[in-house]
Amino acid sequence: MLEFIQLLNQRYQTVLRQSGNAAGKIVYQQRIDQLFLTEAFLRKGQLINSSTGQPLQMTIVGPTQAGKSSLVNVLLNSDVAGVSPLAGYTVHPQGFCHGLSLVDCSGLQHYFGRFQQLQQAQITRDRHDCYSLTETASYSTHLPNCVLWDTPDFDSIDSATYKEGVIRTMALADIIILVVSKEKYADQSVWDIMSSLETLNQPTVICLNKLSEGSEALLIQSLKEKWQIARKDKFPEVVSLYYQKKTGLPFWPESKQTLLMHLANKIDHKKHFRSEEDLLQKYWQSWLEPVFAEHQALNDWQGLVDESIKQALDNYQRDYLDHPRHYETFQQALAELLTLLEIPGLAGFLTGARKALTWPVRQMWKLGRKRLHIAHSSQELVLLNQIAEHLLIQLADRLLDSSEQSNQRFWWKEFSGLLRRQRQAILQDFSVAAKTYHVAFQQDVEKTAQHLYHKLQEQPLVLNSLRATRVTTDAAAIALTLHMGGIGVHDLIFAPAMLTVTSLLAESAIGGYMHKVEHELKQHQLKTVKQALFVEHIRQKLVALPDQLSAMTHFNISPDQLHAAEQQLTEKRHGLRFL
Ligand SMILES: Nc1nc2c(ncn2[C@@H]2O[C@H](COP(=O)(O)OP(=O)(O)OP(=O)(O)O)[C@@H](O)[C@H]2O)c(=O)[nH]1
Ligand SMILES: [Mg+2]
Repeated sequence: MLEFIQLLNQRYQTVLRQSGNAAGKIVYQQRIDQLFLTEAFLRKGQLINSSTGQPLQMTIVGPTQAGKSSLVNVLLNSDVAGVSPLAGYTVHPQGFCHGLSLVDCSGLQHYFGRFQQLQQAQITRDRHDCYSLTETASYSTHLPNCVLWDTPDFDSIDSATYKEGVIRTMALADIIILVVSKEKYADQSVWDIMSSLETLNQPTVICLNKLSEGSEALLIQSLKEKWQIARKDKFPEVVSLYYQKKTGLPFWPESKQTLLMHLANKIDHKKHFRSEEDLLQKYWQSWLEPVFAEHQALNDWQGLVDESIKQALDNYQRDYLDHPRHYETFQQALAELLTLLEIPGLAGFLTGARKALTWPVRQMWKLGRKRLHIAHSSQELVLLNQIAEHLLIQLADRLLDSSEQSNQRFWWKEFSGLLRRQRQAILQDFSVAAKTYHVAFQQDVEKTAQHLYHKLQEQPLVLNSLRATRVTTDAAAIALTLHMGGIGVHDLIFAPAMLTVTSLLAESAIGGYMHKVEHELKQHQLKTVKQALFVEHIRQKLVALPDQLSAMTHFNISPDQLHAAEQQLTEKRHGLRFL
């Protein structure tokens, strides 16, 4: 699941960089933040699982200049955190080990992933993918043993550049300490952050800083209202911090001396995994919305392809197989049959032809080039190529329609361009495949001729009367001419002698059988054309086209990848550990 969240996050970031839509950009940025938070929270789960004695993590968050770093110093009873009147002063997560050594915190480097752990003195403002961890010598009565985190703000102008560090440190927290000043507590950014943390279910304390005498009760009431708008869980404890002139720091009240210890004792890490689940469930649908939309577009595309192929096959059937003047395959079978009949009187023709055509032509025939010649003159091939071209033109039109109507306009538009660029190559490939099919199908034609011949042998009467007919001799001569490349298939169909022989056969005792064989040949031909040409070439190529869509503008997460991730989600719901 962690890998999937990371993948999704990367895809969002890539697509966001290319996106020109301002409103969409805001939504995508929000999702990226949610994904960072979730990724970090899942890593926190790994940290909890990795060893039993994970140190407690407390994270101080708040808007700029609220006094976060000052509060760190107060709580640690030291001056380790840098304080400044400059907005956006702290720009790195800075952890301070209270009552702990760095060795106790060795799991944190793995938790922070690509963020590098540096010493506090090493961190510089021009690099944000790092955090510091510092052992503190001081002892504080306010704190249990823990890592106390000072974080950057999330509301200053530059905060977007270091927000990831804030998110990672918030997700790490066992306890969140929100610091707000009376000037900043009402800012939307504060409550957006608090709302985003709700599902993480972390015990929270609100510190109301920079208070002036008499304003406390009113501010707390207002805080409570804000909280209740942002979150459904219980309004947390508020610590009012008054300024201490002597130290220049806020003052942690005596009455709250044990508050943090008390909260720390109630931490139950088992609850973490339930919150992970809730977090994933909460955002899953919205995160995957563009992925679902791409899959929908893919489905629609496949539907369009299948529809067009069906239409193309209907056309093939209508304009070829069932067309009285175009259908030539069975005529070829009859021509084959005529060459098998050993017709008297044909010898003269053959001798003449042999002499005239000489050795290379006969050789060609032997080598099966006959089949190629037949393919060259085939009406079927011309028609198949036309049907394929028509199919792609129709699909291009449908794509344009979809790019105007669909809410995945961008997808369809880009896809339309892709199809336009690939069209010639697909047609070229189809044309080669069609020829291969046609040549290979001659075998079936020859087989059909053999079947008919065997049937005729069972009917010596018909066979002999055929052999005795003058017209059969003429027809056989024409058939041989076809085989030798002398005429095209189409000429054969319309040769009067061929037509006469065909009707002779149709009216003979094998007429019924001949129709049956013709019907079977057609069925087999339709099936072969469908599979060998339209499914294995056109469909496969068209359905695979979306893989070539730019990875810069599309999520390109396959339905299988998504399915595997959703499987993990459900498994998890049933209590199986997947991390
Ligand atoms: N008057 C008054 N000033 C305070 C108080 N707490 C902090 N300050 C001052 O407010 C300024 C900001 O304090 P920081 O602790 O650096 O605030 P921060 O939230 O860490 O700010 P960033 O790191 O910029 O996000 C400093 O000049 C502090 O001296 C307070 O309780 N009262
Ligand atoms: Mg600070």
